[in-house]
Amino acid sequence: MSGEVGAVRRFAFPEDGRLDAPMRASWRRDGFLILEGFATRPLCALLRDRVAELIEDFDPAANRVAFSAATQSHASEAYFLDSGDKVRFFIEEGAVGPDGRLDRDKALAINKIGHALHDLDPIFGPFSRDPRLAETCADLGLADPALVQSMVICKPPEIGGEVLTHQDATFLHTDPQSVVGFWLALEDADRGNGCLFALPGRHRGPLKRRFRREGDDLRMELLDPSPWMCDGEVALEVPEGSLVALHGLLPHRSGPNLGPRPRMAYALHVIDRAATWSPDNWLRRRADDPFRGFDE
Ligand SMILES: O=C(O)CCC(=O)C(=O)O
Repeated sequence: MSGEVGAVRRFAFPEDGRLDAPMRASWRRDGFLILEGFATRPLCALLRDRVAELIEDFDPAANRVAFSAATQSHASEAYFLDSGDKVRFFIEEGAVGPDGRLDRDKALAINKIGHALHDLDPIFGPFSRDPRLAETCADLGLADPALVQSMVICKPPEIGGEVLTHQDATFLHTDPQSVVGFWLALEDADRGNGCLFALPGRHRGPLKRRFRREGDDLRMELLDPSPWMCDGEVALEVPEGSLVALHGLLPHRSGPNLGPRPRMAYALHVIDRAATWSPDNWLRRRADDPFRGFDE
């Protein structure tokens, strides 16, 4: 089944995860692929309940680190740098009052939780290694996939921060480029609550920026200083349970969520171990705890 809503093509997630020729053609053309119905509504509810539990156990007083995708102001924080093999909580900048305390319930103040839920969490771990997703990865051309990063992006009502236009390969670089982002809507996502936006076909352009780690310092290297030309941008409005695959060079962003409805998503990033993981990526793993594939 497939259809058009505006200019955006969408498909039903295939039962076995295998992509048919129109799906593969759409991926090659656009650099993204919308697959509705990957997760059922009860499964999305279970994942949201797990997020609520994680937040319940989180003590914001012990770890007051605001995450700003706009300014990268979190960058020097060891809390962020060391989070590649942990489950850590990043707070919306606007949710911290002048006294350094949260100005609202912590459940409504979290920007994101990352970056190793796929390896450490008893619910998100097995969910991330869904055999159907392994099939989808193979059809997207990943010969030897490894799961490298996961995030719950909370985008809470009234304060959910925007994510500026970026390419995932800026942050998760391999040579050659191989990263694919899988973005699962845990709630309906539309223009009103901060859905994704993308520039179809622009994954065929070059990488514009590299986020490099040198020791404990991070720097953004501009490979191409020209601004993004956002003509042709499309909104990826999707119902809960939809999976959006994003090519690592595809420019995409998400709007702020200033309205009353939440917009939670789970983002999982996969690379091909046939490519070389760039050692100056911010995300590091210990030699005795390497990236793992779907059935490892
Ligand atoms: O969920 C969002 O708001 C943005 C996600 C995103 O851009 C990403 O995972 O690369």
